[in-house]
Amino acid sequence: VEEYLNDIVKRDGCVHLTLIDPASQKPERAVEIAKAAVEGGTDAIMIGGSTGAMGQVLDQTLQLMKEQINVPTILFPGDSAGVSSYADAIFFMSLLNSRDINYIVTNQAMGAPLVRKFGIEPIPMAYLIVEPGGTVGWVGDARLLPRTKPELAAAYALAGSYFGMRYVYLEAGSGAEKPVPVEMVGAVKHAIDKGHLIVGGGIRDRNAAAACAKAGADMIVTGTAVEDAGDVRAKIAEFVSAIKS
Ligand code: 1GP
Repeated sequence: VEEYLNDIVKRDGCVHLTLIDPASQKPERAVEIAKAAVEGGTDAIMIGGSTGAMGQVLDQTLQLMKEQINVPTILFPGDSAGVSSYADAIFFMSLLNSRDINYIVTNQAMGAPLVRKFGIEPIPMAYLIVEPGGTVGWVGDARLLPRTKPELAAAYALAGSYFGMRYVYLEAGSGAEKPVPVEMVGAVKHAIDKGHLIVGGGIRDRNAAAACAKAGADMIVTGTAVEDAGDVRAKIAEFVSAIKS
């Protein structure tokens, strides 16, 4: 999956990822959204959330997706309960700017044997939460990166890449009023050089998506805008045409 994503970055300049929270709707509806997203041109489906994205609803959603869509599914877990045997890959992430050791390494240790047992592909990732941070910032007890301090985000990202994490995720929080500032996106991309940068949280329209991609994001995540869209396919197509060269 990592190779698949990296190849798309090389080919198109930017990847589009659709985030679906399995706790927000029935599995059947989640699969309808995923299908429309694939028709609109999304490259992969991320599955996860900070609260309730676990157990039966997570498994059933992924099981149905596996049968009905032909792009990879990637877990985006809130904790060790967010691991499911039905996914293709997992963003194996550490919330580097958390104050809570559970979100830095303990959940990861509890989940790691399951990742191995289920044969899910782990993609090592530094997860960084920026103001305002939303639910995930609160749940993850993040010391939120100030929007006006791109150099702090860059320092954390560099530390992540020195730890061997090949992906960095800059997160403003789902439903954030504004996405991560472009200055910060640029500073982080500059710091991690060959690493891949994912940006998400508060990206609602083509201009915001295009600005993030132009500033250096290799991958753009949209969740809320897709959940809220009447026409999912058209909304995704809007993002995809804005970020791909
Ligand atoms: C949340 O960054 C993602 O983890 C997506 O955010 O719901 O605001 O698109 P949105």
